Amino acid sequence: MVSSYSGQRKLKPKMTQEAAKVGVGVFIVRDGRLLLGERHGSHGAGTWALPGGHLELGESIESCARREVLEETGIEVAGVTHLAFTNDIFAAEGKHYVTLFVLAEDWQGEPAVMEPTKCKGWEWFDWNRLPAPLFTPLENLKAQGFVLPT
Ligand code: IPR
Ligand code: MG
Repeated sequence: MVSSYSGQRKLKPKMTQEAAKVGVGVFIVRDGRLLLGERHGSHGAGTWALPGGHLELGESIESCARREVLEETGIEVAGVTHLAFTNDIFAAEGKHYVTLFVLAEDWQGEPAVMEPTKCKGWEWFDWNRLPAPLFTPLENLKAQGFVLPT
């Protein structure tokens, strides 16, 4: 306990946030492949990430997931199931997120780049053949031994 506390104190001067934020990452799976986009213009630029984003004040996790997926890809999600979470420290950018991962249920549409300043493009990947580099939350999820439900 003492050692982890002193570790946090060492990190704090480099952080750009007062507190950790909550992110929601959404698995959209088609024919066993998941949708990833190459990030652009913010932390994790050049890495591959699930659609998703910041949980807003007063928002439910499901609403956040549905809103972010629609805003970023144009895909409509009817509901979600909860999968896992990660604790993600972006040391270089001084950011800290807790990311909640959910699986989209009953979604429809074709992915489109709706926010070109944030995403270079969407592609489908097998869980066992993911691109590199991955966005930190997804890399952490993989390192935890997470396996995508079939
Ligand atoms: P926005 O809200 O811009 O989509 O945020 P993001 O894609 O930078 O995601 C931040 C939370 C992550 C860790 C899922
Ligand atoms: Mg996003």
